[in-house]
Amino acid sequence: MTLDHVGIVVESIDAVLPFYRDQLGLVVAHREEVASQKVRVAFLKDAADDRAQVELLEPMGDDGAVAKFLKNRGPGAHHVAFHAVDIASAMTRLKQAGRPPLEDSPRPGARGHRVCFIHPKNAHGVLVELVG
Ligand code: CMX
Repeated sequence: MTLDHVGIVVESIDAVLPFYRDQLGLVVAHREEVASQKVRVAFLKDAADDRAQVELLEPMGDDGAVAKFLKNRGPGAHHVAFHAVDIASAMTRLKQAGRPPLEDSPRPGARGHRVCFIHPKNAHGVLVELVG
């Protein structure tokens, strides 16, 4: 397991880009609309290193997990994502340990990866994503 990205919910990706890109010096690696999750996302990275990126998440509309988070808790850290070499085995291990992922099997996520999520109540207060 290596750290893949940290997800941060924002009201507007374009409004926060000057901070992450121009002031912190990160580079926009990828932008996408994930319609199934009702979010627009932007992945930012160090210019020389693809690891441990930041994912900015902006809700598309008034419903969906990210819109609910923004409404209830405001902008801020939303999830931590780990790259799993074998996501199916990792999901089985978590299920056997009493921490079942929300999904029964990996589903399509951003950047063409297969992903699953572990509810914060089963992960010590942090929403955890596994990226296959
Ligand atoms: N981090 C920490 N705690 C969180 C949380 C988060 N991201 N989201 C909700 N919570 C907490 C709430 O504060 C609340 O706590 P209390 O019971 O102590 O008040 C509790 O969890 C339930 O909150 P809720 O608003 O009722 O949330 P839901 O149970 O309806 O939904 C979750 C939570 C994890 C099931 C939902 O957000 C989900 O399905 N997430 C997975 C999918 C997702 O996040 N997609 C967007 C990202 C897509 C991408 O990265 O491409």
